[in-house]
Amino acid sequence: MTRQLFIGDKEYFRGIGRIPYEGQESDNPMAFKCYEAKRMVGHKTMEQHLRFAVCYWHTFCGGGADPFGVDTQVFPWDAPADPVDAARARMDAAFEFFTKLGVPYYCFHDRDMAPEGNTVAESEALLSTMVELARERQEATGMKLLWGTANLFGHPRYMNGAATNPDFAVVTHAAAQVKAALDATVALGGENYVFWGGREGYSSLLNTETQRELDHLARFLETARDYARGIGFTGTFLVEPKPMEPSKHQYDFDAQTVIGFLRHYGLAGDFKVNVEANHATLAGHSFSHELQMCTDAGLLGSIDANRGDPQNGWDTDQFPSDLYDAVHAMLVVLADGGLTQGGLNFDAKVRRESVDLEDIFIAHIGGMDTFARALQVATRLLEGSAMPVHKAGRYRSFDSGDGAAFERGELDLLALRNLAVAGGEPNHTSGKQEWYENLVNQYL
Ligand code: XUL
Ligand code: CO
Repeated sequence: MTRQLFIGDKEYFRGIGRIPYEGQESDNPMAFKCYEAKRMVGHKTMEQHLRFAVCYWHTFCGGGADPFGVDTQVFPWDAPADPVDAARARMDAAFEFFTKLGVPYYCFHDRDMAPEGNTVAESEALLSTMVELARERQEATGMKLLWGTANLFGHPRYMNGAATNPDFAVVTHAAAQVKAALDATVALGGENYVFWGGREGYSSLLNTETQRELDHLARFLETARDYARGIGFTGTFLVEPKPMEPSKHQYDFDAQTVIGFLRHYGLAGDFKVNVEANHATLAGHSFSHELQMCTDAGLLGSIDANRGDPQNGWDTDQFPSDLYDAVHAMLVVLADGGLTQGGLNFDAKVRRESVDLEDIFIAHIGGMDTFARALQVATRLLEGSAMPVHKAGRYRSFDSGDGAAFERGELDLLALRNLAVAGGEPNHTSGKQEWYENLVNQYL
């Protein structure tokens, strides 16, 4: 399909064409140095491996406001005074951006795409008007929806929680929003649907019944799943862990917490995890740790690719440019067989001071090049280096004999004790961490 670069006769990113691949030697900031969509890495193209998505919220809705100052970025698509006209303009700009950048996917919240109305029915109508337009734009450009979601944290009604609100009336409004967002996701062929519970947590145990709130959260997810399956959604539901911010303590603290929750309530499988790098660091983990916990559980769904700042403790949502970190992430993803239905969604925003429209291109180009390089490096490490053999070799003693019998559950505690007596003091075996670290650097 031939892709149009912009919609109608209005071009928002003037002077910028389709971003080309120019290779490592290029000095052009508006060109890819590594990401070449159709380049093969192993059995798949870079595009198929990485499944990049642009997020609607930061890129087209976030103007740089922070708790101390107003927006610094002036977006031409915000010019129309009427909110529906502005939503249409934003959508045109978004699809122009996606097409020029050359990503296959995007992600959105209901309220990014359409303004909220005064009633549930009005909000539903506004969203479905915009979804119809998005469907046309997808057809015209070949863009696909990685996931949709509902914003259950922005409106004041959700200040005490959405699905976990102590007031049932609020829970019903959250349900209405999720129903509409699921309808939208299905209409747009979304491959996944995300739940991020920014307000699903608590500030004080003095006023909170946590067990009841967790039960409500599980019941809510169950009703959403049943509704979505009923309207033909075959994709994966994703829960996105985050320890805090905006809530003091969020129930979906980290990957292992979410995995435990999903298993406890019988939701694992339909629901998987959407791992965000900056949320991992807020939880005191590395990005790759969170990914590893999910792949171990068979529950890695998708990835929000960004990074935090080591000098502070909040969600800076910077674009991923740390190659080392990305290599560690891709080692886990590739060892798991790669991203299948998930993708790499840039849940990231340019800095408040980056006020040129081209900065959002430059930021995405950098993120895509970072992961393209990481894909190549991790592939070479896994396929061409001694790393996998050495790692597996550390567990050799479980591959046969008594170690294998232990893994099969055939040895009781007394039998283990007797083996310790017979074997004597074990050898000291080096973990060789520095050897592994040097190897990664050698392949960078
Ligand atoms: C918030 C965050 C969200 C989710 C979708 O920190 O990451 O943007 O990804 O609601
Ligand atoms: Co996110």
